[in-house]
Amino acid sequence: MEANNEKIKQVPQEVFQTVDAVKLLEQAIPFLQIQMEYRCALMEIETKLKVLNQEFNMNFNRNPFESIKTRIKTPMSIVEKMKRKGFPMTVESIDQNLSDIAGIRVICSFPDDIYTLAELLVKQDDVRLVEKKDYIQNPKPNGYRSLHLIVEVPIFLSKETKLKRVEVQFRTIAMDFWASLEHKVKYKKNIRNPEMISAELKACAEIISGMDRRMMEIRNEIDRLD
Ligand code: 0O2
Repeated sequence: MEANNEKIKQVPQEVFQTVDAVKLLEQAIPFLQIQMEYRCALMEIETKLKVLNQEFNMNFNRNPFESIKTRIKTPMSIVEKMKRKGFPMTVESIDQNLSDIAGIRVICSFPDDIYTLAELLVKQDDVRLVEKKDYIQNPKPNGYRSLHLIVEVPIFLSKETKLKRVEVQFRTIAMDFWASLEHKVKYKKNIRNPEMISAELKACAEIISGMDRRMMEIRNEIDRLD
């Protein structure tokens, strides 16, 4: 907060001499504060997952996840969701009502690693599972598959400890490949044959799911040889 105040002092004084600018800045500082808090929560969860990866690597000579991507929801996307859900447009309301300001995507090679990692994460003393949506056991009608968790973790700031929520999406490399293409299609206008594309995507999701299972069986077979 103090660093933000310092930055604001560097802005020429005339910029502040409008009611709009004052109003905007009054809201901007708490918004920057919650963004910072969610970035800290992301770091906490990312580190926990990386620690588990290191331990797995040491004990079993393999990594349960291939990569991790983190993101903070953009202001535009926050505003769109708050409007869509009919929540009041204040910083407190954003903090209270949105569970996906901090998002982390964990890309695993095999489906069983998803459940192992998720279980190891939520059983940690300082992690609380708020919500679980298992779109692998229960895929969405369009074929979307992933395991979604909302978890709450403490962040230790200089003057207080705060609990923040993070959305963790676990999926395989193949599920991620599918979701990226499907996401592109969703936002493309003027698609000539939307029904055909949806049907194709759904069929690919089934193939991918079967392939994930077979790859896991091959890995199990290889592991049995050790
Ligand atoms: P972004 O840009 O990824 O953040 P809710 O959060 O409860 O209001 P919903 O849809 O019930 O909304 O939440 P859910 O099902 O947990 O999905 C949230 C996120 O999962 C989405 O975030 C996507 O990232 C991903 N997702 C869910 N369904 C699909 C799907 O059919 N296709 C793809 N490609 N991704 C999906 P956002 O907010 O949409 O976007």
